[in-house]
Amino acid sequence: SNTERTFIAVKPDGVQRGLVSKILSRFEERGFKLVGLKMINASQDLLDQHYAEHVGKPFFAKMTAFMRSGPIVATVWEGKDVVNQGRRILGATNPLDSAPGTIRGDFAIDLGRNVCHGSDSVESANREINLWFKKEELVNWASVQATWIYE
Ligand code: YYY
Ligand code: MG
Repeated sequence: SNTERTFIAVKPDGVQRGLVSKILSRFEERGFKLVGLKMINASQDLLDQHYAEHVGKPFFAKMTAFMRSGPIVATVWEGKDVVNQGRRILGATNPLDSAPGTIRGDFAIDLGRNVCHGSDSVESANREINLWFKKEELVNWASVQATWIYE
């Protein structure tokens, strides 16, 4: 449906490198609707929950330390197939495998500095949105572009 939502974050490396607007513009220009936006210093507790599937893996401590090394820009986007399309816009997890034209393929080299996060399924998206945002932080608004984006 056109109201599917996904969680997209600019990681601390993306913020430090001044890539926030470039990363978010990929979603904005595609036609997806921004419904949540904030800057946050993530706690270890939040990251333990966010990356619950990775707890105990060899890269977990280093990866979460990196995710705590600076502010993150957390966003929620809405639109048709936005979860799957969001992953395609980000590109493969390892930037060396990410196609040019994707965010990671254009702006990143190393796996642990891949500048952005995107939910990997509708279920993950709902879980992550509820984790990072309070209900009242999500904004329902009607875009005047809707009829020019959707047929
Ligand atoms: O969802 P996605 O971010 O594309 O990849 P995940 O497999 O969920 O891993 C989360 C995050 O962890 C990844 O973006 C980089 C980092 N990471 C790592 O530093 N080293 C690994 N061997 C695997 C993942
Ligand atoms: Mg993942």
